[in-house]
Amino acid sequence: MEVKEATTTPAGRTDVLEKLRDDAYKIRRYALQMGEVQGQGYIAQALGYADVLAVAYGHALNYRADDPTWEGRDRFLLSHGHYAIAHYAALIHSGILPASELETYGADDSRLPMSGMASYTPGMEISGGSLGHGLPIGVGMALALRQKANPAFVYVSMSDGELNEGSVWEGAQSATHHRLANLINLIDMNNQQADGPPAQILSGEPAAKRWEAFGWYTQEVDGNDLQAVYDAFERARYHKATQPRVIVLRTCMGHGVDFLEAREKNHFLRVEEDEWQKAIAVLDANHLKGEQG
Ligand SMILES: Cc1ncc(C[n+]2csc(CCOP(=O)(O)OP(=O)(O)O)c2C)c(N)n1
Ligand SMILES: [Mg+2]
Repeated sequence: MEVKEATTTPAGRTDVLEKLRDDAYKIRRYALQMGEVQGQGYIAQALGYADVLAVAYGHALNYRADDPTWEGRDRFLLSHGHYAIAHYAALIHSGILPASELETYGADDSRLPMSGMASYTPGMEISGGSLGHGLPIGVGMALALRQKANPAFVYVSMSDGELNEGSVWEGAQSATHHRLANLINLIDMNNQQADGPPAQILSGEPAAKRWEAFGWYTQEVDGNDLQAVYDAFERARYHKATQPRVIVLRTCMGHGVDFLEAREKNHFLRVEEDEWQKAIAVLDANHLKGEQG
């Protein structure tokens, strides 16, 4: 596999949004490069969620790339462990993981296994795989941080399929009961579960109304609109009331690579060998044109 450098940011674009657009592009690109190593994977999710990860790692989170266990860091809990490829891409882009390890994705003894594992990977706070546990763990972490007077935030990242899990709703009511203002839950509403759209499996709608009813400060935004995502992250962090915060993010699977976006069975994508470089070329071209991706 050829690992070429990403296209540089078009000259003269210095504002925050342009920087985040560049972050999102590079996260998508690293994810595609890892996908090529295995020939398959949760690529449509990574492309769809890259804008959210760009705002998280490119703007919102406090962390030290050279000290991933720094006590003052904001915790980012990847509850949907199968999104690890997306998270690794963000960790590589933010300097927490070296880009040279990208080639090891999914291999035996790699620090980048297919599902997120806290014991393997710097920057991976929890082990995923069994869905529905990130929020309850995040509640415990947020309580502990508050107890220790540590001002760090806990960001939980979860998928719409996880809304099917009872443990999520136990966590949701515990968070309001304990008034956890240092807890921000991010939900990737990509309208997909393993076997199809939630409306045909077990719907989590109307999502925003449900979270609001549970007492959360709730926002719902287009998760591929960087400005909207940025604003929502800011409001979530600086909201004054002592209540937990949730952002319902409507994303489009495969975003930034139109021919992957159009695939129907996109929970686990199998991509032809020659299509990976084609996908990277589409992404590069869109980026140079100044479009999303
Ligand atoms: C507790 C649990 N139940 C079932 C699974 C099997 N599983 C793996 S991914 C997945 C889909 C969950 O929905 P979502 O994360 O929204 O899917 P995506 O958006 O990635 O297509 C399921 C059911 C699991 N990992 N854990
Ligand atoms: Mg989903």
